[in-house]
Amino acid sequence: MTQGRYESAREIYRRIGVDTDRAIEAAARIPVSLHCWQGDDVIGFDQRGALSGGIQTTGNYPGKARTPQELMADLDEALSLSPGEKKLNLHASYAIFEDGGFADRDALEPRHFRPWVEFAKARGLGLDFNPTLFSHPMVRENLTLSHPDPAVRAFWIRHCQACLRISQYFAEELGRPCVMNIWIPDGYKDIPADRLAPRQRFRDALDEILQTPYDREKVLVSLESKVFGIGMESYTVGSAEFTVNYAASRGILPLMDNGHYHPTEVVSDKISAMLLFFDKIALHVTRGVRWDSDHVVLFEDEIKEIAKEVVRCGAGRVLAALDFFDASINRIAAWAVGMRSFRKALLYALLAPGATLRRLQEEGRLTELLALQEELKTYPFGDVWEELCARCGVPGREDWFREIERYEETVLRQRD
Ligand code: RNT
Ligand code: ZN
Repeated sequence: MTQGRYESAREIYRRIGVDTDRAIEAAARIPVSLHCWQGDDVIGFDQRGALSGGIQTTGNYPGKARTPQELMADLDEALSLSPGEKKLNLHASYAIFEDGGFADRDALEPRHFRPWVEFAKARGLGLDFNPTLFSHPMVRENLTLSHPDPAVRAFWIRHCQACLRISQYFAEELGRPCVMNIWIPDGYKDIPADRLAPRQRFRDALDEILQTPYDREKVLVSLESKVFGIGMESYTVGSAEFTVNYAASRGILPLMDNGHYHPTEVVSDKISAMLLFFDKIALHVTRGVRWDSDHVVLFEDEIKEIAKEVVRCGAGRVLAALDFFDASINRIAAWAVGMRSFRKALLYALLAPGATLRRLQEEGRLTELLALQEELKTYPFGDVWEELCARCGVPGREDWFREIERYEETVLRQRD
């Protein structure tokens, strides 16, 4: 039955010049980095306090991972339901302190992440990394690398330098580059008297961090911008202009999170412009509902449009990671929905007759372009998606949810 539907879909797409087998292969090959922090509401293993830094999870769904073992088991479950090439994205706060040996953020070493390297190796995953400049007592008045006190800045500079060494360790152990993304929460709730000085301090702190010797082939440092945060509504130090100019002038990557812009601004439109001036860019794929709410990524218009730009402008130059955290639903299902939805969007983009559409635009046949783009929406995309899942050995349709139910019953419910 499934076979018949796929054969029929293949023929329908073939008539408009699209090779579904190639599309499936290409869609499955694009690496998507899965963020570890959906599994425990962005808490990590190095502190007991609440999440801070202008980001917020809401909800109290049972079964949150409390230990590295639980988080790894949950990640395995999410990975098994998500087709295609994957990386794992870690935050520094997920350091694992074996034998009780604690290290503060500025003293982290590669050995604190050895279990993660073993986890990644055993599953053939690459690792990405993030210094954690939030949920820590050295975040003072919501400031880190831009704080007026040099001792506060120095602590976070040491933290980011330690993270560079850990990132390089990941790259060397796994034989794949590690994207290390820097995001700081720094900003002000109300109108600042001085917008310049914090940005100067941030620039200088970043320069100091990047002076640490590291291999630029192995560690791809990116810098994430943000327009506002909770409690940082009036000003952020790491604004879009700061970030893009910093990245361009220092030869690092800009990272765009599609929750970090004004609500009518879209990242899909920014990708091509950025790729004309950067060899590579990084993305956080998320879903903001009215604000930077970090809802689970769905197969919706802006996500499709982002995936289209990734595919058309050259996969390999856009390094995509997911970034959301929903504590109100089954956290593993949240991961699976997000991964499956973004993979669907990549496949959907690859199933469009790109060359034909581009030609229509170039020849000014814009009515036909509009009409064809609209017709493509009701092509038998779902049958090709099912085939992709089958070829990747991952359950199709809503069948994957049965596995979520079993896991919730047998594992998650036992945790509380
Ligand atoms: C916050 C940024 C940042 C974080 C993660 C946990 O607004 O999006 O990327 O979500 O680092
Ligand atoms: Zn982000």
